[in-house]
Amino acid sequence: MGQLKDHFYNNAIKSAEDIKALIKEHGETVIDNVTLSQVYQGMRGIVGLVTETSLLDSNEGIRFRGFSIPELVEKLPHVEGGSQPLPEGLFHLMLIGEIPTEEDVDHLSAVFARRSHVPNYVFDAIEALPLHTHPMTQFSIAIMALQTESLFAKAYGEGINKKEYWNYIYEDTMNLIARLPRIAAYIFRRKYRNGDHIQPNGMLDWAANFAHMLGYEDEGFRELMRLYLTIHADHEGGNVSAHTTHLVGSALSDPYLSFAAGMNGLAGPLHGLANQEVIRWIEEMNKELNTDAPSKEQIADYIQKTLTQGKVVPGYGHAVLRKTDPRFIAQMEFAKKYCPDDALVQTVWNIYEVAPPILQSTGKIKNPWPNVDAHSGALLKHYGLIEEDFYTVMFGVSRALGVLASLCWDRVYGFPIERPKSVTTAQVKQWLNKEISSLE
Ligand code: CMX
Repeated sequence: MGQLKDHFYNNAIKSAEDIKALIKEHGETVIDNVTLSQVYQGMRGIVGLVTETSLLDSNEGIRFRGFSIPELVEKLPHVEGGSQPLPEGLFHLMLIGEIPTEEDVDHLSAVFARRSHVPNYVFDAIEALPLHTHPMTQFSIAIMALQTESLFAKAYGEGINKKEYWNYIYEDTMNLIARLPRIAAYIFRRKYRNGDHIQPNGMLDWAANFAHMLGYEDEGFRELMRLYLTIHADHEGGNVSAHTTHLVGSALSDPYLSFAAGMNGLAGPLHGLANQEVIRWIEEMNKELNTDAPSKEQIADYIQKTLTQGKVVPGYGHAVLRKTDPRFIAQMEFAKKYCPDDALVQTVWNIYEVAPPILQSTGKIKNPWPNVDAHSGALLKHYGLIEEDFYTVMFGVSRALGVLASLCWDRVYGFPIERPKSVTTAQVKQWLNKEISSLE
């Protein structure tokens, strides 16, 4: 067994033993009350699942295994001369629960490079789609085409002991993460660069190799990719992409099936597609006003107009967060260093000044502050990656790190198939009228 795999299993199985004891002693302890409005309104705030890789605090933002984003930027290994964290380091942290050494990260980069071969029939599946197919649809279809490679599905079909599930899930996880940048880059080059594909460079780290295959050799863009692929990786377990991957995985669907399902959720405009929507919204505003640098007054008017039209202001609001997303701040810090004078970046910062009080004044938007998607597109545009409908694919490449690390933990823990209870409104009314004594 490889060192990383060994290390992961030893840590996870120890935790699984702890959980057994915890459930034995406290399994009947009531942890939460559920209100009727929570049942009708997206189950907001109901504690209903365990995800070890990260935890979201509504005021402080995300912590990965206890570390905030500024702490990660400082503590995770960087490339020599660089300042941004390597996403391999975050994956190691989420999978093992410990900050990796530079050696650990070099090892992981090499493992991903070694496992990155994508069979030709996956590219053929992409080629069979019309060019105008949304990149997220292409991405999901490509992951599904790659499912033939699932070692878990094969082993399950041959009949394995359930104690061995994690072993194959781990192998699928490593193979899938290794292959995603190649698939994403293929979709990009096919759709936007006349199919002029670029072969991977196995000497580069995971993010730099992705940048290279997209066609960007600039060190600033590589650093952006390292940051981007780190901060989008995980946001605890209840968000649509993480929860979907976990849910589908609970049916023992293999990591390819589970992750593709998660990506279909990420493709929604209220979730990951918001990064595309932010740029479209700004560009529509600029077009309407015939400027590249709208004033704060013009931005305020455009936000009001968006709200009056019954649309959302993309990049603002969150189901859990109640403050500015630290992932937004991390990107703002990056922009201050690399591109403070960029007109689009300036507009993003002006929106940040103008939008919160307007959104707050509606009295109904619970979080008037920007989320991760409010900033990311402006940075990509700065480096010439102007095709905004590709942005969610990049988010998806990163999200694999968190949700697949979690899937490995799910299988060591032996979590059962997920199956919450639903009710009908007729039943709710009967219960409220005391015609039935419970909703269970
Ligand atoms: N613009 C306009 N209206 C907004 C809004 C925004 N940015 N954010 C919330 N609202 C509205 C909601 O649509 C809801 O309206 P109704 O009562 O008419 O249905 C009301 O305010 C209350 O919503 P909420 O409780 O504050 O927010 P939710 O938890 O329901 O939704 C989210 C959270 C992110 C879907 C929402 O804020 C939104 O639509 N934001 C814009 C899209 C976006 O940026 N999504 C990316 C989120 C991060 C990610 O997953 O990547």
